[in-house]
Amino acid sequence: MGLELYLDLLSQPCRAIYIFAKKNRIPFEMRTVELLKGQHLSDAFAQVNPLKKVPALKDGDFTLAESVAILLYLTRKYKVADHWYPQDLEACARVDEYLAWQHTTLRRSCLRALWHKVMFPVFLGEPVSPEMLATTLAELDVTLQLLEDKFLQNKAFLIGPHVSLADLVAITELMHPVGAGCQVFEGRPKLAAWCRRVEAAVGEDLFREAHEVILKAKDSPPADPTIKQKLMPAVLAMIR
Ligand SMILES: N[C@@H](CCC(=O)N[C@@H](CS)C(=O)NCC(=O)O)C(=O)O
Repeated sequence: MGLELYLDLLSQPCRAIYIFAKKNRIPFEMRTVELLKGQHLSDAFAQVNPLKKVPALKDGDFTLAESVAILLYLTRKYKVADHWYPQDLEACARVDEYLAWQHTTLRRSCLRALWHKVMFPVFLGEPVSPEMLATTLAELDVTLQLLEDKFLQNKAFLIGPHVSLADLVAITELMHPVGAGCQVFEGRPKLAAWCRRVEAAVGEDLFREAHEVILKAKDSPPADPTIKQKLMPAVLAMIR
């Protein structure tokens, strides 16, 4: 068996990997793991990723978790165009810097915005207080400002003149609050123009296809009580 990617396009790191693999014509079998059905908690999936999270990769007998590790594995194994993860020492360090930063900052803010605005009230039927939602959206605002000021600055892409893994990971994060109905680009013309550039670099059709699921998150039917009970502990741990 060749490369298998275990993904749910509801998940932002899964979308980054999906777009990266498709854009670079990396052949893979898609193994969909539906988070909202709790499929990631199954014993079968734990054989692939004992952490019980998506994304995960299986390449023959080799299994790998963690989106950044997976993206770098694909970059090295398939020798993709240099701009994704440059050989140049400093440019590469800039990509690393962004990938290290985003996990506890942009990822957290975007995830919380989606869950507090949509997934808790609509999918889990759990109201979120206006104060909590306001705190979450204010936190998102601060993080977006850091993304713009520290990373994008006045460049075309986060690292320089060319699209890289950093842009792909960042844009797929931002589409989480967009899916929740947050106007993340309002009053942020630089970020909006960057988003259009990343979308064009990836290809509009692929970008749209990868984001179909998240853009429909607002219409998720309510979870049935058994699923809700199954998912709740992991959800609470995830958005802490
Ligand atoms: N650090 C991991 C995080 C993976 C992660 O949190 N995945 C989420 C979806 S975005 C998940 O599977 N959540 C299910 C759970 O925590 O129960 C990565 O970047 O791959």
